[in-house]
Amino acid sequence: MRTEQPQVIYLKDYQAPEYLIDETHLTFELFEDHTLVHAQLVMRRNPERGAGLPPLVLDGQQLELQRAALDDQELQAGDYALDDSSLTVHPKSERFTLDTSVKIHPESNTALEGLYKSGKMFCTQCEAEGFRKITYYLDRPDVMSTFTTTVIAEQHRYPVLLSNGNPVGSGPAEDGRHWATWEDPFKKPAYLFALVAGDLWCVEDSFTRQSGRDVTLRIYVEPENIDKCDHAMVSLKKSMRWDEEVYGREYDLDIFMIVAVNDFNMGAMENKGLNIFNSSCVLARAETATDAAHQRVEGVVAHEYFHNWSGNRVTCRDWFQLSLKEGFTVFRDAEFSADMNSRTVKRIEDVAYLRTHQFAEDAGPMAHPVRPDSFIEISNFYTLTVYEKGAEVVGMVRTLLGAEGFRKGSDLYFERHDGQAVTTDDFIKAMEDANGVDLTQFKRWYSQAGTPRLEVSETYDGAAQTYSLTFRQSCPQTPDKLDKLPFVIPVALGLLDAEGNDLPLQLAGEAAADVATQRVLSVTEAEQTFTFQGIVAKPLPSLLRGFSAPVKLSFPYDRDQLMFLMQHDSDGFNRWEAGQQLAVQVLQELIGQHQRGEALKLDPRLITALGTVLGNESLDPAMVAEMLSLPGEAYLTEISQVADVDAIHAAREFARQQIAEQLFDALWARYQANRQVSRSTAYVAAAEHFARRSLQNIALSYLMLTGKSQVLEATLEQFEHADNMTERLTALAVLVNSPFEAERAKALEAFAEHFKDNPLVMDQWFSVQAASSLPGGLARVKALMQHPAFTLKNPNKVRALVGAFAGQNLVNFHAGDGSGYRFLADLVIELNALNPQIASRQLAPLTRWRKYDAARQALMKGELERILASGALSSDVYEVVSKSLA
Ligand code: B3K
Ligand code: ZN
Repeated sequence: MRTEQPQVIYLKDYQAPEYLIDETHLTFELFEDHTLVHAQLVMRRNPERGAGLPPLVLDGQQLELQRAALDDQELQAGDYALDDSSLTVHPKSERFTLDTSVKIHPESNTALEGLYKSGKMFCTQCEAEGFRKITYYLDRPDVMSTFTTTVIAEQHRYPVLLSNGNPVGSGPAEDGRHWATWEDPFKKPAYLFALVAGDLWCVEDSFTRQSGRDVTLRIYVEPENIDKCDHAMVSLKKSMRWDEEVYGREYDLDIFMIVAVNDFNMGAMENKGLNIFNSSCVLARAETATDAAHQRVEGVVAHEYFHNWSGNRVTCRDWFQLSLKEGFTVFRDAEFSADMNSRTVKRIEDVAYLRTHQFAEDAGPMAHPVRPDSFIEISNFYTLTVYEKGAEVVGMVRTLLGAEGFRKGSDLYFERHDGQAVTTDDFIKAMEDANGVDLTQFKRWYSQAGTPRLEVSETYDGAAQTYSLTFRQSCPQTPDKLDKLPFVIPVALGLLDAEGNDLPLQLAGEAAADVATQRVLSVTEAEQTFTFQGIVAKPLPSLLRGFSAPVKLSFPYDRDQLMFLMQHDSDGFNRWEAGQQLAVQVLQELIGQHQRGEALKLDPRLITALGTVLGNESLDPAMVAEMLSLPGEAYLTEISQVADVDAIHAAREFARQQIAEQLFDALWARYQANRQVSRSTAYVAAAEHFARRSLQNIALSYLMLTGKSQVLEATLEQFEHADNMTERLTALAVLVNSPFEAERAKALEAFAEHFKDNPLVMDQWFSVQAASSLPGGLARVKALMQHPAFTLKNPNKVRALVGAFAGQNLVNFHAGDGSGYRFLADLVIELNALNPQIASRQLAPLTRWRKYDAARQALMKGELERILASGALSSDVYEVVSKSLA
């Protein structure tokens, strides 16, 4: 907990380290009531920092120092200084060896950072600054060292002892103990260190590299999960092949291991050669994991594997550069998933997520640039902005340079910086040098926060046969900076003729030869006009195809034009986007009616448009499902000036009800046809099957809104007979949100009874109930917190129940009496003491108080103030609360 004034760390204060660590030799003695860590650091003065031998200040927190020696000379009390966060010693020569022994308490570590216990196993999480809770060290990413790690533990309880690199020896020790030594020859920062000890089983496979050498692949899990590893293993092999083919990157060690743990603060961690994963991102099989879970496993396995190059071989100089590895790696995993499944559907999902959540972050009190300028607690900066917007920025580089130019740039980047700790500027420099371009202005995407707006207007000159588009960009103020300079915004576009065909695009002044029908305009000025020639009739523009830049684009389309684009745009993403814009217009109209107390009246064009989509049997069913999904309540909140939670919910539910009733026959037909295929085919985790089930399941959720008995029967049939979790869980969710109380209760009970021993499935059971918008949500959540399967100590449980309630159940969370806010604040105060990172994450919904009406604002603010006054806050919670009140 914070004892003094929190320190703000600034990028501008960066200085290279005074000392370097060439070799790190660690020995861990694991016991049930403590652990001893012996470290030998082979160090030298950093030549970059000049002559002289300043004091050596090592990071260390919650460590009990037992001994320290410099070049084998035991240090006496007066030879060193200790405080809460550091150990200072005084080197006598340029090269020296420092030995320390410390005692730590992983068995009582509830923050899940450093060395801790998840159930019966020991594991670690060091990124960003957890290694300092293991031993005294220069815990910063620009200090890179080789590591040798010996783990000694009781043989019976911990038969498996793992660390980074290659295994080099093992054997018995005294008192029923045993040891194993691992050697990692690649220099790495301490945040990539990992250790695991437990009673684990593994599945093993191997992968033959392009260069011919074999790598051993192992996934370690607790014995009961050994039947749930195949999907992750297949995903790993696909990732390894893909990175060779698409980026020319081979794996470097002889072995690659993944360990699944139940208690983990985030999804997974890319420790060198020993990835540690939240079990939710490893375990998957038909009966227990949904299609979404299967896709998440594939994506996260790929993401962590890709970090071996984008993050580990080339790492970050300091934590302000986090997006160097995270933005780039998210971009890489998204491309991988797009190649493995449907590219358009993947893009739609990512953009919907970005616009709902990252745009909200970028407009809120925690807004920060992709490369932040300052922070109090780095754990708070593993954000949607650093990850998702960071990935968009890398994607724009590729859009501007083309696929080939981008590959030249990434080759140069990896070759030039292998083994180094670098910056986002270095990344862009490699892209510039490989392509002979200047990206100076482009780099504003890294330094300016906020989502740019791009307003587009058109003029058509029939006589001259020219069509002009004028772009006006602006960027709202954010807490960090007021005035923004223009961005480089790549706008991919096409122009449609009256039949919906793409027109050749010839800009004024260009020769006519070889004119493309889609091109990328680079908007670089605050206001800029592009004129196309040879346009014989006024066209309809299709703008920002594939969402080529993370901006809020507006163009005055009318609803008929949007319906036309929905059917004819050659860009699949923009067909979906046109449908979303149409739905937004219609829903906003309903919201207005609700606010004025008028009867709600749905524009029939939305029904017509969705009916056409539903009847199109040649369209990918996953696209049909995406197009049938109305913009979510959170997105409608994000685009409102003042979000009216109740009106948004009422309007959206009314529209869903109308769709269900008016398109009943078409929905029923498609549900039946797809359920029939599901019934007669074994489960396959592949794109076309995901697609079929997604359409089947969205159809079912609409159908249930009619409350017809034939739908209830179908739902119960699917719930009882489905051979996979995707269909079973959807049926359960449909029942949970239905008016059929008896069936709902029975289904919930049967499900819990059947899956009570599977914590990941129970997470789904909690979530489905926490997200239900039926009245009484808070009482339900409070009751569920008393369920034996729930515990605040497990982050997955907190996310499943509290996260789902505050993040997805907006009408209940924002109840006018403030009960939802009070509940969340109480929880954050409790979690703050247990696990600051999780506490700070769960806070996010309260920080958005400025979005709501005056009464709710006051209630939300009041709760933030109560948290602030509640006593000793972690730096994590303190930073978020104080910034959102500022
Ligand atoms: N690099 C880790 C995130 C660590 C978060 C630390 N608070 C997982 C990932 O992005 O791959
Ligand atoms: Zn990552």
